[in-house]
Amino acid sequence: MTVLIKGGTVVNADQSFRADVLCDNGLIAAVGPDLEAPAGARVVDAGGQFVMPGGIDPHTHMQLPFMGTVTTEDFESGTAAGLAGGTTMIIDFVIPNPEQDIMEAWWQWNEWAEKSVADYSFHVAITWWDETVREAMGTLVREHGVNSFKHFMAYKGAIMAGDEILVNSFSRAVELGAVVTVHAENGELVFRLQKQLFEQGMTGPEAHPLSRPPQVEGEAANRAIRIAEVLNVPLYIVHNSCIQSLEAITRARNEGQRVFGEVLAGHLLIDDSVYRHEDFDTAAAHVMSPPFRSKEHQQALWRGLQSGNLQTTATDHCCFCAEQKAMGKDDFRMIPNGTGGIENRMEVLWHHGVGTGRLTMNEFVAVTSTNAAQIFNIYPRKGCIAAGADADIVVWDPEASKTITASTQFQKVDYNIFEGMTVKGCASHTLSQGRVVFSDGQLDVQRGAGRYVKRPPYAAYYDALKAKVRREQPTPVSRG
Ligand code: URQ
Ligand code: ZN
Ligand code: ZN
Repeated sequence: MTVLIKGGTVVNADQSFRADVLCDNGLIAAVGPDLEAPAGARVVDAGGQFVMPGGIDPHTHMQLPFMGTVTTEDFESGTAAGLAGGTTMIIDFVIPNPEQDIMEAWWQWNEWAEKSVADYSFHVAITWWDETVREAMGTLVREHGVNSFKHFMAYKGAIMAGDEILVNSFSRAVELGAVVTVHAENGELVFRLQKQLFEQGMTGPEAHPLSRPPQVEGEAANRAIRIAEVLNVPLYIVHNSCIQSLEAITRARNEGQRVFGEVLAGHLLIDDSVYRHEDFDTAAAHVMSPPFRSKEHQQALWRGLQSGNLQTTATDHCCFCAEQKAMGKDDFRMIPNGTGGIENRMEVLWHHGVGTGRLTMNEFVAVTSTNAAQIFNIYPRKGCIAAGADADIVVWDPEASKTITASTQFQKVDYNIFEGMTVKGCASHTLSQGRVVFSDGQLDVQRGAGRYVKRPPYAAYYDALKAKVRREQPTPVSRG
């Protein structure tokens, strides 16, 4: 399959320039002006449009079993919905139950993901600890290309990792050259506040944000940062939603600690008034953790992206339909936590980021693709338009506008947190592995075409570098 993307302006994280892009055999074959289309090639007219690296969503949960049910979006429909919005790769999560064999969970998630229509990878959650977990982390890094391990500091009684697990797992990650990531909320405080609110008679979704105030997130973020500092491991904090966690990250980064921050498109644009909606279904549809916050937190999060203290954007795509959310009709603690967004992440960020002048186009590429590729060590295979990179590309029409609505979305869920939002700028064509999989508003995907993407540990480079240095060391002259 050969495709020539003609007449566009290439936008990478570092620069923008007029160039055609030739894709062949799944890779970018050439980038330059006035390229000729080989015989039989498909030509995509990108005149007046931007040619950008396909988005990477580093935080999704397709067909996740959670809180007594399973998300409605599976790996096939979820990766397809991503392609419709310009996202060409996801990093999902293998989440073993406590005491579950890690490798058993690993193979289960890999089996589920085989039907993906776009490339994918996995963070692996460490939800318990013993010697077998330690061993499995080594196997996953050495044999399966895992270089990031997740820790839920919330969800007491389920998948919560306390300090003992954090310290053991973080220490193991250092040995392996892996990054650790955390869901930073103090699960003990959440549990206590949930109980207090429910016993005071507040049973509806309006109690959800009250049970997880920003301080609960700020404490956990700072605790994870300090543990990572002592153990000298790179830390990535997912779905930062508030000033408190952003301040913790900013302080650490200002002191030179290797800490990265992710923000969800939802937390940048949706505020906590949704929980006070009189309609249960509407309020419950927005129940996710950390919760959507007040506008002052949103403004701080945008500043976090602009300042470089937050590096990536994601969606935490974790979809539950109204019937599932109704499991918490009489007790907000039972509402399955999660919202969608993989289809809309890039267009809402373009409209509210680039469209308002908050972000340049190059910064948009950085926070939707390149930074995630670099942090999780798959750059420049992913995250840039350059010869030799995977031909995962989005052709972006800055003049096209659309109104987001669940009624026409590809996402398999009955709600859209961006319902009714009109955006200007969206994907006109998406290429996955050099094949046009989205154009004219239609998907043309193939079940199972997605590939598992291995992500090398950082140790691999250090070891190679050390070996190289050793080789180049002058052999000491023997003194007789
Ligand atoms: O916590 C997460 O990231 C998963 C379980 C999705 N749900 C959520 O509310 N964020
Ligand atoms: Zn989370
Ligand atoms: Zn998540």
